[in-house]
Amino acid sequence: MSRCPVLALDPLVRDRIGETRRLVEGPPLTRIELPGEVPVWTVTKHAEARRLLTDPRLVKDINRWDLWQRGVVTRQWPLIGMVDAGRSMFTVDGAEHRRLRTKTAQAITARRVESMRPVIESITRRLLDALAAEGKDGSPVDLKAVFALPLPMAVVSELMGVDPAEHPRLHRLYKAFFSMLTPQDERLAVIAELDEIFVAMVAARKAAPGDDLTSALILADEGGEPLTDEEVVGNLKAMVAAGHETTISLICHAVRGLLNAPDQLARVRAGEIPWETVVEETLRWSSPATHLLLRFATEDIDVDGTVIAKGEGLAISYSAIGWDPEQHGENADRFDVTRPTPIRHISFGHGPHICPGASLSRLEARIALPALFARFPRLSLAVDDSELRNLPIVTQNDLAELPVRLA
Ligand code: STR
Repeated sequence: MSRCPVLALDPLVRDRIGETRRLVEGPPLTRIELPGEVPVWTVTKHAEARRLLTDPRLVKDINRWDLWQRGVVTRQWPLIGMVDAGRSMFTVDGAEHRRLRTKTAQAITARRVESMRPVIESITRRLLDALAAEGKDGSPVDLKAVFALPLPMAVVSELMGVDPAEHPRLHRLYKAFFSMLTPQDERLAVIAELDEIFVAMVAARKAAPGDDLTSALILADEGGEPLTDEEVVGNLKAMVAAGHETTISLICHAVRGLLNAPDQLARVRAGEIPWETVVEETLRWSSPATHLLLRFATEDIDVDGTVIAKGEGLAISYSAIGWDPEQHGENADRFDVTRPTPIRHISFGHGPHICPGASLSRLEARIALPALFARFPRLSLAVDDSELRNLPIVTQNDLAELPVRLA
């Protein structure tokens, strides 16, 4: 492990672009140091990532991690909540993974999520009204706080049956969860509070099922092996966390990309380039997941002469993978909706754990973005792009805020 130079990630992500460039220029497998001085491997190239993401020798069970077994990494590690997230489809592999995942994946196929279109459209309209009210008389308004953040939370809540009255509390808890500035004791308390919310919700649905996906998960038979309460809670937590945090990023970065490229925006608005392309190019150029944590090698894995030793951890650096020139050509670091399509990115992952919510997030973005630009044709950034800051957490490519002017 000590053989190659190590890129230490900045815990506060003050230069995400610079770090991504260094990874893109480096070898397909690179040593990085996660905040808290935790060394892991990361894969930074499209082809190698696809191979590793279908390699059954890499698993998500934290007990396979040498640093965890030896007590070097403990619950005091600031990123522990990203890896030790309870038993769910996010943390289990093989046949058990299929058992945990199938019901959820089937509920949100491309065909099924189409039925959510009217709900998403009405949430979008309501939030555009809120945005108009906030940004009247040309004052700057935070597009993230007022539009991009509440929208996916409302949608995933509708799907899972989360009470809208909980939204403010959930936003406050996730803000603390996804920030390195939160002291660890506080983060552990936040994780415990999130657990309480979801445990209580599963108990309530058990007593009185509704027509939401949480109830469906409770009632699912799964070939005679229904999910345990712990597994339903784990899946629910994963769905709510993944279903909103990533889509916020997708919406914000699509807006940012378009506002910084007025000629491209004009062609999209003229109908020459479909919104679908905007969404796919955004996912490639600015993947919502920066570094996805973490898989563990159950035996030594040789990747073209570089060995991930048994017990070592591997991250997937989707930001760098989206900029792989081998896959996407030179200038892959640029947002360009005119590049040859289809854009074959893997920002939703690849293999058995590929994002089950991909269709839902695509639908949300394809509804939200055209509606936003139709309602506010003169939308512009209220600050220089260089002033936009990332959330202080290495795993998420998400802006702290996105100040815009509506007119
Ligand atoms: C957050 C904490 C939690 O309660 C459950 C999960 C499981 C799903 C994870 C989520 C986590 C963090 C954000 C992730 C998401 C799956 C996809 C999402 C990693 C650990 C991405 O950012 C791509």
